[in-house]
Amino acid sequence: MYQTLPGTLHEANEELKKVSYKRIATEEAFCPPEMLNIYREMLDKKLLNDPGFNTMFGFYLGSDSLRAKQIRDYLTDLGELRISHMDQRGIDMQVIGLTSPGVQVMPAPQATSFAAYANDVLSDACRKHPTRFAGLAAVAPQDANAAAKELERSVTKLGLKGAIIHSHTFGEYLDDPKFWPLLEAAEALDAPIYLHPQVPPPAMIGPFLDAGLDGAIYGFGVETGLHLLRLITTGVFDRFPKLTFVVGHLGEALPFWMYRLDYMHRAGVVAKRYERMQPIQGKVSDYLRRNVYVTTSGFAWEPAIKLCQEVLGVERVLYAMDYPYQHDVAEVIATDDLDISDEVKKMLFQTNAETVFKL
Ligand code: 1DF
Ligand code: MN
Repeated sequence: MYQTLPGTLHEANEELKKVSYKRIATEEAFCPPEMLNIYREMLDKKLLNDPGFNTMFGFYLGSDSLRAKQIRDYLTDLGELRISHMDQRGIDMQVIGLTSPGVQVMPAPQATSFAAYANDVLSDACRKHPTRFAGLAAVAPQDANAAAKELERSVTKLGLKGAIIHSHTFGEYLDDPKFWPLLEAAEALDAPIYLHPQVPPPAMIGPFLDAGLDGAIYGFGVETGLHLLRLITTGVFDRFPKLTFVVGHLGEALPFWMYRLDYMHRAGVVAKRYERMQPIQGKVSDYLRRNVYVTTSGFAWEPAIKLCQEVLGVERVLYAMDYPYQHDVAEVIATDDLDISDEVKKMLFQTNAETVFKL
């Protein structure tokens, strides 16, 4: 079992086909070396009482396993190494964001200033490689007014294409009115927010952690799917109807849940069964189809991709790889080989991303 680790032993690209579309990968991560140093200090000084962060970065920063070393090397490169991996895997363009959990584990002033630094670094790389890289802005929800300003600077001055937010911020979710200035700015700028996973917060992580399921295997998806669903059912999209979210891992399972979400939301509201469940203007599924795009990050799997295309619409599903956490050329080939029309394949790999991120 497990003779090859994802992304380690697939160097050959002979099997990659020449295709008539650009492959644009839309959930790709980077990390300035300085942020690894900040994380290292947080771990060494035990600054964060966050078992999820401490477990994940205890591994990525403390382990000398091949995976941890590769992640450190690949995350910190925004030049030739990354581009050579893209070439080997047939990726024409990456839409790059600061890795999870980004600045959202830092005290507000440090988070705000580091986000600006990361955005300068990323936008420089995008200017240097304009046909290969596009970028998403890091923002610090800890100070929502500053985050709104940084998003505006990033989009209007730096040429970044939207924001990336790594789900909760110290256990708080974006439906909290204190974060609304950031949502308002995103809507006004017509800038999509990529809602990317991070580990569940301390109040949620217990039963994940003791089974080893807190990370990308499941905890990530459950926590981020919950976040998106909260935004819908608390009426965030009634308040900001033009707001666009992009969600990876095929919508963190919500498209599969769509029927039941609609049914139980309606049942709960009609029966006034749950005090905090309020009526919203549409059905849950209306917002998933109107305000949300999903990407295939980590999901080179035909049945699930097709389900999303069917229930959301083919214009709402975008390709992503999840470099450097997952970057196996066999998955690119599997996605090329999906049993869908050439027209829809081009939407999946190229034109939907061009539309959403204005590439
Ligand atoms: C992992 C995966 C870690 C993803 C990540 O951030 C991450 C992982 C620290 O496999 O441990 O963003 N991911 O997006 O799949
Ligand atoms: Mn990711």
